[in-house]
Amino acid sequence: MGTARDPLYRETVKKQYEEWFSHCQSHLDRMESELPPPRVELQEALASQGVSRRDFIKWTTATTALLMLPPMFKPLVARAAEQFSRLPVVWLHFAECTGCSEAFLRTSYPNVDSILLDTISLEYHETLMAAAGYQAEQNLEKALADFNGKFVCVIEGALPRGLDGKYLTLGPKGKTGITLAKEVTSKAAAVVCIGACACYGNVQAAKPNPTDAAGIGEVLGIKTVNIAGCPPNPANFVGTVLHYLLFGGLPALDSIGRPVWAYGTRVHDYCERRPHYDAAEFVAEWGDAGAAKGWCLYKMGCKGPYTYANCPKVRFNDAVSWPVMAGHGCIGCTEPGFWDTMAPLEKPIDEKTIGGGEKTVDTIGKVLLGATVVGIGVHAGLTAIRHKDNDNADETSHKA
Ligand code: FSX
Ligand code: SF4
Ligand code: F3S
Repeated sequence: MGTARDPLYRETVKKQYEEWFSHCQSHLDRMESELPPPRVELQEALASQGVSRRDFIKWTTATTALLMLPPMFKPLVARAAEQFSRLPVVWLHFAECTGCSEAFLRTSYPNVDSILLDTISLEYHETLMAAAGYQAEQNLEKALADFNGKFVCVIEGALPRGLDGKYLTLGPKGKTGITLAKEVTSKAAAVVCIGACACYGNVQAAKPNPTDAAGIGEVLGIKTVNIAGCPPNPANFVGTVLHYLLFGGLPALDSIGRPVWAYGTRVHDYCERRPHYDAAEFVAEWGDAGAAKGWCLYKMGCKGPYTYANCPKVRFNDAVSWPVMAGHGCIGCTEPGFWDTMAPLEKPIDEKTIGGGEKTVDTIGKVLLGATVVGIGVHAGLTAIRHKDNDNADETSHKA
């Protein structure tokens, strides 16, 4: 593989981006002619919520970078955002706490992501729509007929398989979740699971899993895009939909269905406490001097080294904070089975139980303590510089 300094490699990459650019342009053209006009004019919606044009441009820059696209794609990302409300969405709820919808809809003050979510064309949403009973069922049937093969099916919640699926029935005809999920997903252009429950079963599937619940992909045997997390970050859903609008296809996924652009690195890789980990500076007890100094939470059970997610980069609640920043270790909520393997342990994992991962912290500590003080200082210092660079890059993150 070439490097950025190799002119031939640079030329090949440039050509590839140009091809993608024209592919995205024609896809957006096609979509504009095939789908109903935008339900909401985005610029009007932004203005009415006090989001300026400048904020929107900043958001476009940040989102383009977040999607791992070069700056030439900024105008296309903006255009895809304008089309957000054209995409028909059918949003189903199964076994879950509805925290995902709450996380998406309850923002303390409007930002571009939350306004985009407000404009989304919800043909059917079990907890938000006014209709109930037979009327709700008719709405769903109409949406499936009108947008057959064109809508995105978004699912929150796991599917219980026990009692032939009867632990979860919905609607006036008492359909099981499994029947409804099969009916809707078979007509969808893409299936996006929101939250750890829909992705992998989550708390419903935690031991002893009395209803035999599991994630949508496993129960239906279909490919799903998994926006993991309990709840997941709204920015990861918005980015995935934008990618779909831009390219007309799904983003690259990891082996468990998570978009690589959002879940390709570990929480530990971008954590602001990482220099303390590298310097073997750990909180040993809640409220101790290390906690006051913001030291690493590994010994208090932080599972950031085993968890793939962009939480430190994107953060939550309008980029204000994220779990480790708020003082609690990561509980691994984007990983399958985390309630059984990671969340309850307020101590480091026994690495033999999950295999691989980091060396144990004691080994790392021993290595560092065996080095000279200067060695530790340089190592921690270099890590700090690297993180400062990341911080700077993150200034353009989802703050617009
Ligand atoms: Fe699960 Fe979501 Fe956690 Fe709750 O819909 S991912 S329990 S935040 O609500 O599904
Ligand atoms: Fe951050 Fe946790 Fe890694 Fe420590 S162990 S650096 S707190 S992610
Ligand atoms: Fe979940 Fe860990 Fe992020 S608990 S929200 S993956 S920091």
